[in-house]
Parts: sequence; structure tokens; C-alpha cells
Amino acid sequence: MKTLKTTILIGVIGLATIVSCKKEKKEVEVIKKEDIIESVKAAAEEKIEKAKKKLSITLEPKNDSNITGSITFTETEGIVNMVAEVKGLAEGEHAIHIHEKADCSSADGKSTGGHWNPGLTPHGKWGAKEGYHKGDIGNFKTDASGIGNITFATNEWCLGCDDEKKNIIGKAIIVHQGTDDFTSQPSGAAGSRVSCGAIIQ
Ligand SMILES: [Cu+2]
Ligand SMILES: [Zn+2]
Repeated sequence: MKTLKTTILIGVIGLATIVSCKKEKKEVEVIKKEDIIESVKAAAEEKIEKAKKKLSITLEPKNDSNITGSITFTETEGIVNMVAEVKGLAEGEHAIHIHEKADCSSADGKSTGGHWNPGLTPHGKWGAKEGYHKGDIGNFKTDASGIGNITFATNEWCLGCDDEKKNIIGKAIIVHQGTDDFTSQPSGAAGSRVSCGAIIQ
């Protein structure tokens, strides 16, 4: 009888242990699943947010040139960073601007209109007291292999904000064969438009 009681007692304790272990395991699993769902959600939201503030475009040849390029714009904490690589130019200095329309359809690139100038200021060197257009990025150098790398950062642009004096979406990038003299009006006498890229998402 004593042995039977002991056996039953051991059995009950064992069962209770199994039940409690199972319960605990289940709870752990539920928490983990929720954590995973939350982290996946957060990552997806972050990705969407980042995608809104990053834009990559390509440049297509104009005026029978072979000049191509790629540009990435990234906006972080109110600063737009532009990183560009242009290929196929002669060694030297060349102008690059934002022009007012995202329309690269014409063979001469003139479908993009004039320099983007929402402040109706004179053409000039970026930051000049005398004035400059919001599209006056300036000149960049190309090496003997015809490659030019450009980096530019400003808080005077934005990617898709409501301020039309800052929003560069819907405009175009134009690379010129010549150099911007920063004084000739209205566009710095930079010569023909040899590459074009619409700034659109
Ligand atoms: Cu231009
Ligand atoms: Zn200009």
C-alpha cells in the first residue's frame, strides 16, 4: 500500500512537471513569434521610409554624345546628398545643373527647359552673394579616362517635400560639354547639353 501511494505521488508530481513545462514552453513560443512579427514590421516600415528618401537615376546621351551616368540622391535629416558618376566626357571641366522640367525627350536636351530657378535669382556660383539658381550645382572635373565623380550636399533641396522652392523631384539633371563661367546669363555659357536624366521616382 505504501509503495502504491508513493508510486501515485511520484506519478502526480511527474505529470504536474510535464504540464507546467509544456505551458512554459508555449508561452516562450508565443512571445518569440510576436517579437519576430514586430521586428519584421519595423524593418519593413524602415525600408519604406528610407525608399521615400532615396532616389537613383541614370543619365542618357544627348546631342549624339555617348555620355552616360548614374546619380543617387539621399535625404538625411534635411540634407540632400548627391553622388554622381559621369562617363564618356573629354578630360577637363564640365558643368552640371538641375534644369526645370523632367523631360529628356528632345535630342538636344532642351525639352528640360532652363535652369531650375524657383527663387527668380541670377545665375551664378552656388552660394554666391550675387545670387545663384537652385539648380546651379557648378563644374566637375573628368580624368583622362573620361570619368567624372561629383558629390554635392545641400539643405536647400529636398526629395518630395511640399516646398516647391526645395523639391528637386520633377526636375532634370543636365551635363554640359563646356564649363560654367558662373557669370553669363542665364546659364553660364556652358555649351551643349550632352547628357540628361529626369529626377523622377
Ligand atoms: Cu545646364
Ligand atoms: Zn543657373
